[in-house]
Amino acid sequence: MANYKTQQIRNIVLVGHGSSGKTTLTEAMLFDTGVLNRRGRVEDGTTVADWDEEAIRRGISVSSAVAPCEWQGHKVNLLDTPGFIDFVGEIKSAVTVADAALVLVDAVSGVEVGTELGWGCLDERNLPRAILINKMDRENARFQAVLQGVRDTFGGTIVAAQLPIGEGADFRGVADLISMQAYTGEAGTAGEIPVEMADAVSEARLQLVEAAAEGDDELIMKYLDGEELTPDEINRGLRTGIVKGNIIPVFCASAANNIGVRTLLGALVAFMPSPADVHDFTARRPDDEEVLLAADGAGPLAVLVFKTVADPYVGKISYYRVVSGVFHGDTRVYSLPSGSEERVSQIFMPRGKEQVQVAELVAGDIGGVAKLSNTGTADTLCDKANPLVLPRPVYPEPLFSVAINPKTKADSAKMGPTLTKVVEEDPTLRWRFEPGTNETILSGMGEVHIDLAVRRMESKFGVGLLTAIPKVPYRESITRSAADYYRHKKQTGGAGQFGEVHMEIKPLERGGGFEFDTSRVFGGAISNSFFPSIEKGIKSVLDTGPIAGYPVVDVRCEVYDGKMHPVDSKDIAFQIAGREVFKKTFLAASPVLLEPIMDVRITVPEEYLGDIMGDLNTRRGRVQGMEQGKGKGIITAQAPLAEMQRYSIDLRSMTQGRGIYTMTVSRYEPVPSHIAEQVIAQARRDRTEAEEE
Ligand SMILES: Nc1nc2c(ncn2[C@@H]2O[C@H](COP(=O)(O)OP(=O)(O)OP(=O)(O)O)[C@@H](O)[C@H]2O)c(=O)[nH]1
Ligand SMILES: [Mg+2]
Repeated sequence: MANYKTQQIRNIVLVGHGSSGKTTLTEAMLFDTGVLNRRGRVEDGTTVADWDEEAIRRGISVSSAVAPCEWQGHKVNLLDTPGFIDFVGEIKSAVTVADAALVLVDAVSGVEVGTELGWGCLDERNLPRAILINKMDRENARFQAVLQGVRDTFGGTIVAAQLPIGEGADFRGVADLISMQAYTGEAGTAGEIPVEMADAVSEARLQLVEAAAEGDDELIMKYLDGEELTPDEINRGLRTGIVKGNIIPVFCASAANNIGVRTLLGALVAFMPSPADVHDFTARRPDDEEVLLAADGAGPLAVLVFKTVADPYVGKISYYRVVSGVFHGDTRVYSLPSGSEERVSQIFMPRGKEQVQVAELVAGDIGGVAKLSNTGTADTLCDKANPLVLPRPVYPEPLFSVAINPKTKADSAKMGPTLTKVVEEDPTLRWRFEPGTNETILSGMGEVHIDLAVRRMESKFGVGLLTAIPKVPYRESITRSAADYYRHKKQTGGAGQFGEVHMEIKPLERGGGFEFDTSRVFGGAISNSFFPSIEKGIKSVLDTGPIAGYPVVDVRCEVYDGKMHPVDSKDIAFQIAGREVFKKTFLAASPVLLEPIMDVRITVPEEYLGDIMGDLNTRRGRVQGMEQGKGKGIITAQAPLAEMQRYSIDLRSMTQGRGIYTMTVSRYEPVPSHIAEQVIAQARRDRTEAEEE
């Protein structure tokens, strides 16, 4: 591949609902530009972008893929993304390094959940974009209806730049409204627009020209004076409007039949911004000073890692965009925020799983490098003399969690390090140990996302894992004060033990944790030296509370009196007395079980609002607000985690996949008593079982 200047690069992210044809389009473009001499098929697992073994097995993209190609003297970096909602993290990462987007919409189904999801990610970065109505060859393909649908959903100046020639089985090419030429067949052979399309074409062209004129002061004057704009002027006006995000042009194609694809490539090159046109990144220096970085080879080096893939054989591969400066292979760079020096080996252009080695990459280009040791996704590589940190993309919080357990002893040892590796790959995946339930929890965006992570750990790293619904991390606390004493006395056998502790236990505000106080002890009733023993005794039971074995929170223990024995009082005696007086007073202080309450925000098409609210009721949910508009409803509610563990699965099935939600822990609240009884009984059964084993 030739060396391209920043101005000749186009970084285009493909987004759209699952199965809208992004991967198939990528394949067609690679074929048309001569990278491939044969088009692979998603169904056969032979495409460049869906090379991952899980993508092949499932027949859908599960991660983003970079696919560079050359067209008309330009380098087009295609960023294919998954449409399935669980992989939104992959979309976010790819959107971060793109300068423009192509949104694929199915010519039969029109706008779908995934279209809106992708569109939302583009809005977050204000990316310029075009729309492709794909699958024009399908029976019942309907360009105009789908065009109207996108306009209704997204608003703004959405204008057709082409009209399809034929629909369904008859689809054979596109009528270009700028050049007023027809381009038909796989080769995109230029010719006359069929006469029967004349009316439709002139009407659509009028809208396009008007939009183009509005983008440029000089053109609008000319247009309003009634003068014809030349094709060059229309091009100029359109490009300005598109780059600013004011105009969204609409194209049509059949990716599977490779019709309209060459014309589309030409349009992407002509109308979409180069890295130099848009996209200033605001970086920060370690002292927090902001620096605006343009895609300029003469600028300071700033490289943003947007994706990391852990491979058991090759090691780690990092994918990045050179935001500013020129990135050379075989150098040393500085990595932030870790603050470590990295040895950069050979750098390359990724093309699916293939690596095309290059000596350097200019500002705006996208590349890969293997074996960075201290650099993860969203980190910045720069010059040590000129440290810069690029902004990190904001990833959504995980929604779905499972408890994981190693299948065998051997798996057990490898589990932790492997989890750390896969989590490093994917910012929407997290793992932690939950001390309240003694479980290792893996969290992600949905069932499929988690399933994929678990399978990868098995196939790539040989770690077998079993998954289960996590236990709810309940907590224990009290609702009023209580005071009592405990005397520990053991005087049989050898040395005796004696300790007596009087203590009052008091509830603290939520989040108050644990407080221990001995200031009320008067006149040396207990020697100061035993205070730590008492505290230690109490702390020994805080992790496994007296009612059901869950961690104790928000209590204050005030020791106010006690007794000692001149010989038998010792550390262990006061530990035991402290522990026992704690249990006694805790149980007397109207103890309660607390459960996590979640803040939930659910977005669904209006027609599902009633069902969703009804369902929330059955989950002990409290609806707090509802907004409606544009055919959608947003419900804000609070509900206990215990009822929401499978919500990502249930919401999808209730809404045919059209509902989305976010969920975060709000606070802990007492469990209603009839439910608490069941939880406590279950906890006791579990404990007896564990003891019997
Ligand atoms: N008839 C028809 N089928 C198409 C066209 N483009 C893609 N397909 C088929 O639609 C299915 C999905 O295509 P993909 O390219 O995997 O779609 P995608 O957008 O990458 O899907 P995800 O990766 O799951 O988001 C495959 O069976 C393709 O063969 C098209 O233009 N016409
Ligand atoms: Mg795909």
